[in-house]
Amino acid sequence: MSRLSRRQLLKQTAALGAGAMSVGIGWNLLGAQAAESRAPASPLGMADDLPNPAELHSVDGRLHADLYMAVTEKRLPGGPAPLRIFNASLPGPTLRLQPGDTLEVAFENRMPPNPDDDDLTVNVPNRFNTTNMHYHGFHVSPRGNSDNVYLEIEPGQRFNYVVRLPQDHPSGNYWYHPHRHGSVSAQVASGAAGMAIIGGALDAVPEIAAMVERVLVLQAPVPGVDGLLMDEEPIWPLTAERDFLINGQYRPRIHIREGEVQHWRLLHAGDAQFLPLRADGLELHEIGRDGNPLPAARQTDHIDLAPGNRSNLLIKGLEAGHYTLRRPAFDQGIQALPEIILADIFVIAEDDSRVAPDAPFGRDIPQGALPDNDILVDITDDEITGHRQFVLGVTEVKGYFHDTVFTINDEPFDPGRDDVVTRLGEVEEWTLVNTTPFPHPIHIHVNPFQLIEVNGEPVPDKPWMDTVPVPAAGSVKFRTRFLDFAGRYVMHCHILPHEDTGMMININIQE
Ligand SMILES: [Cu+2]
Repeated sequence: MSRLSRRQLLKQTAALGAGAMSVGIGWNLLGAQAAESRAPASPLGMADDLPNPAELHSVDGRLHADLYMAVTEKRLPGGPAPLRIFNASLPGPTLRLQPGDTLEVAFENRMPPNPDDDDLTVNVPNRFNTTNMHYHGFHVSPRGNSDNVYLEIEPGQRFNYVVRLPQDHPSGNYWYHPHRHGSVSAQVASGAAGMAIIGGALDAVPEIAAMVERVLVLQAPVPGVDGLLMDEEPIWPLTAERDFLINGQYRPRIHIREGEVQHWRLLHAGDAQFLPLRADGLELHEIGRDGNPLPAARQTDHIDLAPGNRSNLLIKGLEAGHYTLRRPAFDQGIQALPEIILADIFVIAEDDSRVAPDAPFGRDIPQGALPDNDILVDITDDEITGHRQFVLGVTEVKGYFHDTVFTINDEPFDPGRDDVVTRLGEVEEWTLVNTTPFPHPIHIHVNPFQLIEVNGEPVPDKPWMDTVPVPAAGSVKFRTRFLDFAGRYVMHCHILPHEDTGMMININIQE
């Protein structure tokens, strides 16, 4: 194909009309626009304020994203480290979608070949350079080239994902990360993750639409002992995650004006430690959990995030001053974990001249019911068509990593076994019983669930979630509808070293 002259290009651009001209960078003159891209930027337009990650927005119902995973050197608090990450970016770009959109990911594995002497036993971490993609929390097909976590994309290979969101998809915070059994923990612990936001009714609430919006991706990348992470040893202890980053920055500065309410989209993309977060001196209201709006704004003094969880948080600056976003010291089961300061928060004057004049300024918490959604209607007792119980355990088996295998109903993961077989349209109540002395955040793909009980106690607002911590020596009960999508997918622990060493089952939903 001959190169187009500048004049020809101008002619073609003109032919596309005024609407096309206003779209800006990222426009492909010879075809439909693939995505509208935004560079990282402070939502207040301030120089030393934490930027939101780069974003790719869908256009006319379609988002085409070129994503690759490669080993890229990044500066961590402990020094430079080579990490397995998306698009040389920590975190990866935020994907912004609308219900009904089609997400196309042209994925490429640019990592080097795996070592020849890898132990290929199932449930032993292996082949850290083999990967795939999971669209965490998406209510989409688990088959073919959609949210299929059984794929194995080898170094040098490309794969095209096409993920179709239903028109009634709930509005909220989702994320993408690799999910190949055996290398999940190494890759997510390395920082391979990004936010995905599905817009809709929640964003249209006038009080929320008026707010500055922040995307906060919490990660604690764990490097190898001497360069690239090549075995599971450095990430195996719970205390391996030490330096938590937000959007790739260690202890960033976040600004809020006096009287201002900001909408924070929080994602816990770490792989092991829990984050019971506090921002003492500021007012907190939670409006969404995982990808799902709560029935109404709920005031609280803390937000509990387990690995995999997301939260829509409204945070209000009261008096000017210096505050922190922190995790207090706490016990995660039998393990004592220290306090972490994640960010410095500065409440500044309402008319601070460092803020861009066109920055939004929200002031009000929405009152009354938040928008509901057809697929998040309360599950009633008489809808239930079946009950199941799953017992979470750990056992010693010689020859496995640290002689340890994590189990569900006494079995470690077997890729060839269907642990749950049921049909589209069934509605089930599941009880998860934890026999171990540490909590496990359990995640189920494709369909969210409604949390009913924790340790036998009813949960007041019965939130819809996709990842729930089962307390140490405790239990949870949830209800779920198997809607819209037949196929095979998984339920697993989101402390990812536990998943890689066995704590996962297959769910087969038949037509
Ligand atoms: Cu676990």
